[in-house]
Amino acid sequence: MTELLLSKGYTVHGLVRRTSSTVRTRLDPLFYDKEVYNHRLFLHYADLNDSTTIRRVLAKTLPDELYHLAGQSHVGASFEIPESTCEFTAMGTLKLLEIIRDLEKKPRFLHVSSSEIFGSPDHTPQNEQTPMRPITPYGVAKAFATQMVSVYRDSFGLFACNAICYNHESPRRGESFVTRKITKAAAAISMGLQDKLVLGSLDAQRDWGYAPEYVDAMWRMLQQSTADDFVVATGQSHSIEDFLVAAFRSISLDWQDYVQYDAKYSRPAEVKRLAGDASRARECLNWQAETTLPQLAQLMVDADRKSAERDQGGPS
Ligand code: G4F
Repeated sequence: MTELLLSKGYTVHGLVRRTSSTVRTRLDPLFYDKEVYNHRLFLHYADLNDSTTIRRVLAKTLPDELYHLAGQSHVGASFEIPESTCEFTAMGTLKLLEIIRDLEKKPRFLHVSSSEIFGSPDHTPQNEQTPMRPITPYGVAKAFATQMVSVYRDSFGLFACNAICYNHESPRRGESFVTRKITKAAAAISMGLQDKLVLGSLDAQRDWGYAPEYVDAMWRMLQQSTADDFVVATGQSHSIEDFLVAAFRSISLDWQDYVQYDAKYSRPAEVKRLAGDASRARECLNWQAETTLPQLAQLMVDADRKSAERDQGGPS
């Protein structure tokens, strides 16, 4: 998102959490670019449960647009830490809306919602009219946040939108999410650095797209004349097995020789099948997903191989 905004000439103010480590690998290329960091990109310490600081940063920087992608986003972990998941993902969004409501100059607001709000839908594909039926703590938190955005839009006139995003992946995906876990393992296996990959249930089906395309949809939503919600998805549902096949095919190996099951990665409740109907995004935003599942798997495996080679001191 930051890279897209900078490429369009924006000045970007990012909120980062304070930790004892200053390592932020995903921001490194921008952080070490002397023409960018502290010139067009500024970072501020803040946390979603620290309203005073966020209020201060927004009052000082007076943004035109505010993109809210923060929160505890791991569905499996939300069963272990439901309170903090709801504190950040649900209440954190409400706190942001409250702060914006009080600002004299109100920024346009984009909340990145999730297909998890649909939980176990009674039809596929889902669209903006599909009822929310979340079945995970994370899904419930996102449903609360999504509905609050719509309440603040209708009741207080905020230019506030929900991008109802289906799974969006890239080489920057966190390593505990299934796609990245697979591509990182496939890369390591192909280089003789790992000999097995342990996963949970392979039955679920997801609508996997390429993250850089999804941030473009988010940006387009805030350039419209009226605020609205949009499903952002490819429309194609694939099983985890399909992703395994694509990732291992790209290194000419058979996934079945390496994958093992461990119940510890299974969840108390599982969203079985999701696919999004992004027709409205196509009509109103002139947006549609382009990258196919095999292309996505290939580009992630390639990136993980390059990274492993760098770690081994080989070619970059
Ligand atoms: O990669 P996942 O953890 O993604 P999930 O649960 O679909 O959530 C992601 O997409 C949502 C959009 O719909 C976001 F809102 C959310 O924040 C996140 O980005 O798991 C995908 C599937 C699940 O069915 C899971 O049970 O893979 C299954 N799975 C099987 N083995 C595994 C594993 N998931 C993980 N994380 N790790 C495993 O070892």
